[in-house]
Amino acid sequence: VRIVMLGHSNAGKTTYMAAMYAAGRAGIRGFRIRATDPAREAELLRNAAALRHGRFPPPSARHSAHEFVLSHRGRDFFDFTWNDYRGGALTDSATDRDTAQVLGDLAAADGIVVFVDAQALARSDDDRGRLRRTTVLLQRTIANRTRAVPLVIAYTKADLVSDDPAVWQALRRPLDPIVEAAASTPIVVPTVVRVSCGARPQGVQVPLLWCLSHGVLAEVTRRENAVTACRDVAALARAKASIGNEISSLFKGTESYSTQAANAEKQAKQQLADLAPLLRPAERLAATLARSHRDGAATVRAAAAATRESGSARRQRRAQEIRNVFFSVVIIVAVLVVIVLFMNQLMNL
Ligand SMILES: Nc1nc2c(ncn2[C@@H]2O[C@H](COP(=O)(O)OP(=O)(O)O)[C@@H](O)[C@H]2O)c(=O)[nH]1
Ligand SMILES: [Mg+2]
Repeated sequence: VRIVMLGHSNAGKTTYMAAMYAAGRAGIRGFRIRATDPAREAELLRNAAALRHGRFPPPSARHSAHEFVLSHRGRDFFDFTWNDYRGGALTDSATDRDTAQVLGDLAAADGIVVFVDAQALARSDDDRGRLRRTTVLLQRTIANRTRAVPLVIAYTKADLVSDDPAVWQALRRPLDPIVEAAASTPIVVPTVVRVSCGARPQGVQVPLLWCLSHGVLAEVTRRENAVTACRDVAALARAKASIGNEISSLFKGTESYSTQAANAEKQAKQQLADLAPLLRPAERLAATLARSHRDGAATVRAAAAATRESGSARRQRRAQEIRNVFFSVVIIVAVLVVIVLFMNQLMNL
């Protein structure tokens, strides 16, 4: 899955990547992330070490995609990339091409994290104006998307802003309409979080967990749908199967319906096997999110529902298999009885 990070230059994106990597690599309740490119990993670790001593990473204008693997209890189970977006498309001088590209990326993203510099916003009204384009881009994304996507609005440098609720209420005002618009659709799943990345990090794991938790859940749903689709194909083919079809396909050299059904069954089984290792991590990840973030509870319910559904589908399937075996045994016994009776008759003659 691909997570897109959006924010003006100096909003704290590069810093966040380093802080997030430090937290994710150290491990969050059995979950760990690892960068797959050694050069990127070295850079992230260097920046993370500096952050621990209160030094911030040097500014870099590079647009970069980081590739990561997520593991649970030492087992890799999910790949994701995290794209650092150049701030250009968010400024008023953005070209139509910049805008088209960022809209395309937002339409395709599996997770969106918007970085808002809380300190700059608190200091000047100009910054409210600077958020205008971000608002427009997000509005269009909410209107155009057809596939669900998690959205995090992360207020960075929270350590430099007063804790006063009135201050935060004012800070949130420019993007509140976006959060409300997103919350009113099932397509964009929004949350808001305050992040600080210095020597005393706060909220750092939330954007990561929010995106990954929804990403893993979406993957569970996708694989479940694939299993269901295969089973539907199998059921349809099984309904059409007959001795006549068996014989005619033998002559025509085509695949008979019963073979098609068996193949589709096999595929469904394979897909079910692929799905199984995701279920527990999906549930644990959602629970981990809920521990660190108030909005996480809904995700936990969704993960539990997905696991339950998949479990009950498996039980139904098992029951069907047992019934099939039972009927096969009954038929075999019946055939044996007939043979024995027939032999008996022969002997008697
Ligand atoms: N106090 C504080 N300063 C931060 C924090 N995050 C970023 N900064 C400051 O913001 C500057 C720009 O951050 P950077 O990550 O390079 O922004 P980017 O342009 O969005 O990648 C840093 O050099 C820091 O001075 C934070 O959590 N706390
Ligand atoms: Mg940067």
